[in-house]
Amino acid sequence: MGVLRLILGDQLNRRIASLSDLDPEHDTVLMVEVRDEATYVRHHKQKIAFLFSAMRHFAAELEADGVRVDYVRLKDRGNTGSFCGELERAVKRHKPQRVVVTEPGEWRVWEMMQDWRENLSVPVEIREDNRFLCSRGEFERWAGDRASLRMETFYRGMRRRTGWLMDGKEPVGGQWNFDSDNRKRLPRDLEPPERKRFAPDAITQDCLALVEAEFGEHFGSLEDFGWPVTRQDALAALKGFIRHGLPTFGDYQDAMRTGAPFLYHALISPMLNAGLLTAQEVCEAAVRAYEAGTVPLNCAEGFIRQILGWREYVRGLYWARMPAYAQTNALEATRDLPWFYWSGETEMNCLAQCIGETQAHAYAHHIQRLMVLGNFALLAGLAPAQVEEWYLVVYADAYEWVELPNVHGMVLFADGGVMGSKPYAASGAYIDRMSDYCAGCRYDVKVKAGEKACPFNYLYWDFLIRNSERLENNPRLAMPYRTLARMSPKRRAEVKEDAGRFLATLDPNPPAQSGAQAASAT
Ligand code: FAD
Ligand code: DLZ
Ligand code: SF4
Repeated sequence: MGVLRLILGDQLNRRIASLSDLDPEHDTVLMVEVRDEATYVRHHKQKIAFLFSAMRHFAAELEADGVRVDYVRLKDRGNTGSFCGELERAVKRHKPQRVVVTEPGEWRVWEMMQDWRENLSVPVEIREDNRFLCSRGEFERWAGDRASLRMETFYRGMRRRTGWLMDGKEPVGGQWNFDSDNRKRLPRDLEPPERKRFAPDAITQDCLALVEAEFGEHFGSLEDFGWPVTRQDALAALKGFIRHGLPTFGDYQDAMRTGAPFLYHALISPMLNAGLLTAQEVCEAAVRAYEAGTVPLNCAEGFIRQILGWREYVRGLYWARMPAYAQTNALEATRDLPWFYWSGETEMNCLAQCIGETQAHAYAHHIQRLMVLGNFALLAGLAPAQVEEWYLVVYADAYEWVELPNVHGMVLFADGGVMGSKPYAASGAYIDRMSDYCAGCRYDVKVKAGEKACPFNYLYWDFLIRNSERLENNPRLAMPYRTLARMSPKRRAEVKEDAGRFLATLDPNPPAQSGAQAASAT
């Protein structure tokens, strides 16, 4: 027989490199549902259901076009539960001339692929992942031996290369960045648009039942599942966003509101990361909307920056710096992840709201991830590996190539400043300015010390004091360190006392009364 083409669950695109020269007469496409991938971390139930359903739909579409697909379901007899085992079995079944795959998104799978190359009885060809706008090699050439790898420099290069929102060599509008227009508070009377959610069809319902039966103890709920699982629906979601969300996306990009998890965000990352949408088509749709005059420049630029800039940049950084990248712990943070990250049971309302939405939707938007959940992890000195595992578990869009740089670098500063020039540390005032969470909190964001004080307030100063040797010479932290230098010894002692008392209450274990149920949830 011809070629065996393995398509992984996050490579669901007809134009993926490994399908480019598909010969339907002789070749077979292999897709496998394997337990190892669902449990190497115990993913949110919605993530597993989303991927299994998207994989099944993709396989059905290929078959409808006359492609031979060997699809191994999770419960099929003989399923070994791993990529390696299933590929080995498939090679025995099909006796192909060779195996073709596209490079994976994660280092651990890349290592598996090296093993296949050495140990399978047939040649294995690994092709470059053509779903990204910047290849691994191209990013490495850009990174070269630069001392700092700033996203902004990378992004400008990508704007020049693609010509998106460019006027010759200059950015349209004369500015690369409209961030200062994009930090507005959400007016109380502004109602964000209804977001299109997609009712589960029969295939998705089967996957939801399968996930509940097989992974029922994993984090999160399946109740509100509404992700698109086909390319057609993903395109409909993108269209809806360009029409209803993008015209206001930039302005309220950083805003948070109780009971409004999606606001003006795109809700496309699970589909982008699984291959149902491509970065190119998403950015081109935004450019077209700007050129047609339906979307203002600050919104189009703000959105394109996220994808052409941040998304490509973190992926390049991941591959350029792995595996060493994951091992650093520049701030020597060692505290265990508190149990409330899993249960949502905390009196800090901002955290409770963001964790609750994460449980319900396998989604939280960028500022919730960065400035609420991440900010707390940074200030409390939580151990990077535990925080990283949490983020990899709980979001439908989480893959290590994108999760790790965002958490290890952007949130925790565990890379010592490779990614960001300073930690994103903030007191409660930031959360109060950008959300309505504080109004419903048992703590008072305006109070700085004592039982009633917002914990972010004293944890912020405690973080700066704790890390002063490492951070006080950082020019971008000059202002807070000047304030700290003026702080009276009495006030410093008060900060240390409040922080110490609060941090001592953080328990990594579930409360005793719900022990049996909770112990199975991690
Ligand atoms: P929008 O806010 O509408 O943005 C549009 C698109 O831009 C996103 O779909 C995404 O593809 C891209 N994007 C925006 N910011 C980033 C970024 N920092 N890195 C990479 N892409 C970006 N994104 C993931 O896809 N997977 C993750 O596992 C992930 N983990 C994160 C962890 C932390 C701590 C932080 C701070 C951010 C993380 N992000 C991750 C980035 C971002 O939060 C999500 O991409 C975004 O919330 C997805 O929702 P959306 O599609 O509505 O995005
Ligand atoms: C995340 C995931 C899950 C839960 N299950 C599967 C699966 O059963 N089969 C599969 O091919 N891929 C799955 N994935 C996605 C893989 O984990 C992903 O391809 C690797 O992490 C490489 O990025
Ligand atoms: Fe969060 Fe502090 Fe506001 Fe409570 S008062 S919601 S803990 S920022």
